Amino acid sequence: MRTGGRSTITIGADTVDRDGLEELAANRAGDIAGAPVVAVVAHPALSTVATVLAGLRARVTVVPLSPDAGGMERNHILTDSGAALLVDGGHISMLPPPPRSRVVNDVEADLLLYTSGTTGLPKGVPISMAAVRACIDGLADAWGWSKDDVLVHGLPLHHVHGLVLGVLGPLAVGSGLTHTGRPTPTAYAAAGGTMYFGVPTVWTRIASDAAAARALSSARLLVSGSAALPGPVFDSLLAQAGQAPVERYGMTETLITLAARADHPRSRGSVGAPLPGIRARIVDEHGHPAAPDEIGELEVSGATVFSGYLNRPEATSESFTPDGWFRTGDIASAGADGVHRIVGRASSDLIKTGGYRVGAGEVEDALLTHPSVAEAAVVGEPDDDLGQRIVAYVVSDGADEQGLIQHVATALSAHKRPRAIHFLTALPRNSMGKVDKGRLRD
Ligand code: MCA
Ligand code: AMP
Repeated sequence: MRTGGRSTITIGADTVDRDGLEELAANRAGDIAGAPVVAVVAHPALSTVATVLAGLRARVTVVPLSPDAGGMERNHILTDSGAALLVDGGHISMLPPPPRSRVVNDVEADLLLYTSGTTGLPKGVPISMAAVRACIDGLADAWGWSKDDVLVHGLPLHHVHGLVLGVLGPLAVGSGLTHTGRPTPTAYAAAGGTMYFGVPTVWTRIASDAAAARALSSARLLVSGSAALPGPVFDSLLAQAGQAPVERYGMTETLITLAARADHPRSRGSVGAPLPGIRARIVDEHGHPAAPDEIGELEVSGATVFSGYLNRPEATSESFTPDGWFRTGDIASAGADGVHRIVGRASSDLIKTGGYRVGAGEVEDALLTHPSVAEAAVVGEPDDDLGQRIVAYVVSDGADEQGLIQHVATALSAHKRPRAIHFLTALPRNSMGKVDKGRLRD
């Protein structure tokens, strides 16, 4: 693989310098200018980056789509966002106008990213460039990220991690970028960068590949995020690569809010302190501040936090406290030194699999569209590679496991497919008639 030099951008086999990228973006800007919202199929390719940049320059809201999104997910995102054009590589098509106006007019949305909740289809999260800049400035400070760095990663370009941090980050800082197409241990080892981004699954796979782990010993900084890094993986990378990753924590809605610093000692499970311009607090079940080291729900506010979901006033008001803090839904603790640890999620219906956030309800709804499925319950079960794997429990008249997995894949993205389906004659329910997912997992 060719390696991006300082300040060049390499994606797969293609490399451009800054001027070359600006030229690609300028060409694309002519195609999309005037559209309020443009969707782009986020292939790992320079054309995706050029479309995003063109949108930012032309003040067109860009909605990146997962390249493997199934029909139900894709139609929802295109309709909900009000996208007028769909860019797929070199191909641009016009979309039918949405049934009612979905145009993003009262929120600052340079990007619109879709993310799953516990129920229903994914929600649109408008992200402003002001928030992106604040986030990158904070991370550059925490990690000493500079023009001299070459960032390497192979993460998908339709999420905050791969796109906002992993592409807009190097462009803002002026560092080089090598995107490896997929985040495989071999590709990371061959890329020769100074900084590497990965979700825990990527680090787990690198830790089990001795040659890849050794090759990363020449890197300046390894960074893990999007889910909790398992302690044994932290230890294994420390032993093999001579350094453990720094961890940082964030959400689509808030961008990155907490980060361990490159110049501080690293410790397992620590996601560091709030970035500049961010405030974080831990509250108990009554909303009162928790004492140092006590666990509670993490709430954040500040420059990188979004102002609300697109077209979802109820979901928005539920996710903010009356005094304006965003309820993350994550359970955490903070030491007297301000260093945070994430210990879990308040709701077991948000699953993190390979760093992807998947709502149990979204997968259940997809299963229920199958004519032979009467009832469905989806849970995340512990998985050494993925953190959690999606498992479905189904009451069905004649459906088979592979057929149902395939059925979900035609509706949603590939990583939302259940890895296993168990067939039951009835789902366990509590006295209120609600499915008792605890008993399913047991
Ligand atoms: C997957 N496969 C399946 C099933 N699921 N096959 C049958 N049944 C299933 N249910 C297939 C896949 O398509 C793939 O096939 C093969 O099995 C292996 O899949 P998998 O185990 O998922 O591994 P992978 O394809 O190598 O993906 C692992 C990954 C990926 C690369 C770590 O999960 C990934 O890119 N994750 C990143 C997610 C991310 O960026 N999240 C950030 C969200 P084949 O090999 O043929 O393709 S932003 C965020 O969280 C915040 C802001 C933050 O803090 O960052
Ligand atoms: P997403 O919206 O896909 O951005 O997912 C955000 C969620 O990822 C958070 O609410 C956390 O549950 C999880 N997450 C992100 N970073 C970390 C981390 N370093 N440790 C534990 N969980 C994390």
